[in-house]
Amino acid sequence: MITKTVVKKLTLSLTIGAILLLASSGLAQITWTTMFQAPGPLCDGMTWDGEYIWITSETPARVYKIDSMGVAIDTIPAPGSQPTGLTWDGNYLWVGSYGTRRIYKVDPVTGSVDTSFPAQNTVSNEGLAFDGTYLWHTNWSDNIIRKLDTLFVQQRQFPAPGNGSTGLTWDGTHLWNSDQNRDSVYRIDPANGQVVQREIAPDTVIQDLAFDGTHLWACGYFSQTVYRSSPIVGIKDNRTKTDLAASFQLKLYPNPCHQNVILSYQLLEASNVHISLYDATGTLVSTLFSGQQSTGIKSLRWKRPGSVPAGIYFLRFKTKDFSTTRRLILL
Ligand SMILES: [Ca+2]
Repeated sequence: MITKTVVKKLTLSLTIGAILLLASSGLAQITWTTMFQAPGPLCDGMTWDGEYIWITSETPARVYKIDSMGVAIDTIPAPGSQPTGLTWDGNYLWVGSYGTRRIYKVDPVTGSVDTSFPAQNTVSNEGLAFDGTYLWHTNWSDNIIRKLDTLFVQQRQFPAPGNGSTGLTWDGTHLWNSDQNRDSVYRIDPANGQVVQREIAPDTVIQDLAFDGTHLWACGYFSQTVYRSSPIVGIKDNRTKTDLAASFQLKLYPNPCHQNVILSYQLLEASNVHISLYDATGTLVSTLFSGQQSTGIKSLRWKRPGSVPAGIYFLRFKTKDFSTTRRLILL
């Protein structure tokens, strides 16, 4: 506790210059709005489950489920001590612990630990994100961002862009990474670690980030203040429509799924969008969305009606000049 707090306080003196430098460079494209106070002190981990924000507090070591007004509607004990990074994989919370240097997979209702892994090669243990298939993890002690499978086998790593890497979240196509020494938030290409956008952080020490399908969320570790960004705009892309069709990512998670499935995708231009679910015989089961959508990253949650049986289904995604199909398994 003492070590961590002292290190963070030492970094505060370095941040004012960084803020002035960024402010004069005109890089900021997003603005931040103060939303509410986090329910517990020393808020570290943040994530979004498709409906609610989850935030940790260090003392007591707890995880809170919070509605959009900032009201904590549920809470579970955090495993280990001094919870840090937080992410949601569609069924479970993943909670980092600074005290034990472990990452825990936790039942969001009971708080019971399903499994846990040692954080790799790290002294600290900060941001966590989930991209629909893989976990991403980072920490300020070695300033590395790591891609891991859900059995914690490392797939890839690259240096974080700043020098005090803390928060992580996934926006459907890119990682966002906060840096506590430079008071910056970076949007990063997950293929190579390159920065594609740099923003000013809303507070001096941001420990983790969340993304709700439209906005980034961040919490000031010391101030306990929760911030929400203006809407995140998709990265402009000059590739041809054929290239875009080849690289289009429609993510479904979890898949296979029991009840709730979350779709995420990015529209590079405004379009009419139709998303429908068909069974294996080609019969329409449900229309998930039909209407005009603006440019940007979109996220949609589908709740399976009790009348839809287990089996293999096909999700058809169609815009005015593009269509694709994904297989969805209902358990
Ligand atoms: Ca996170």
